[in-house]
Amino acid sequence: MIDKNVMSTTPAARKPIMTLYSGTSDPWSHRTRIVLFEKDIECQIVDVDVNKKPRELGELNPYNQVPTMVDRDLVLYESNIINEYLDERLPHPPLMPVDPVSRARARLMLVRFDRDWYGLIRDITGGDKKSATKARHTLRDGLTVISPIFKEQPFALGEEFSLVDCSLAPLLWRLDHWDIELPRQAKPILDYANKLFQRKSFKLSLTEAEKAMRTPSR
Ligand SMILES: N[C@@H](CCC(=O)N[C@@H](CS)C(=O)NCC(=O)O)C(=O)O
Repeated sequence: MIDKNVMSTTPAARKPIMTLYSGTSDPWSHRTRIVLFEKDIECQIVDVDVNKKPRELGELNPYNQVPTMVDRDLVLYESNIINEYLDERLPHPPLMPVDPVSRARARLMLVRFDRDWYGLIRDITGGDKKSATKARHTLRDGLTVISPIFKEQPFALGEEFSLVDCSLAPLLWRLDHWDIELPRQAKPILDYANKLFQRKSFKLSLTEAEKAMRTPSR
């Protein structure tokens, strides 16, 4: 079933020109929703149940996947591409560094998260027991390895919140839900995660299904 919500981030009388087809619990859509709220972008969010995808999604996106974004006659898919487009289309607040070297490094991190960690999600959520356990351990160990970064700096790229944080947040939010417990030495990344979860944009980005993934006290 499709549920249409209009995010009222700008004057109510204005009709949103952007539409995001968004999975109600998938982490790829989640990172795009964080970007939308971080930038206060007026957008119609179409909640998609991935087991009952609307026909129009397949007409818009050859891979028939969420997230898919429509901005007038432009149709985009692949969350990293959507997110960079949003950052360029509505530059405030900026979510990518300005200089080419730092931008390239940020893109490399985004690709590595996708290949190394987002690529594990199918095994974690739908794989056989052995591959699910292996995938959980890989994610746990990877996050533990990068944890010391957050002793030195508040965000993934340094002082500023960026698209890289938007990409990490959905994974960190799902750790309990996926039965992944980080070891004690990963405290810096858990503190960082809690800081991300306190952001207004993050709170607004959560669907009901995502809210149910963590108990409020955690
Ligand atoms: N690389 C894509 C991944 C998108 C993706 O895997 N979407 C899943 C979310 S559950 C989906 O739509 N699956 C339904 C399907 O493939 O039929 C991105 O970053 O947007």
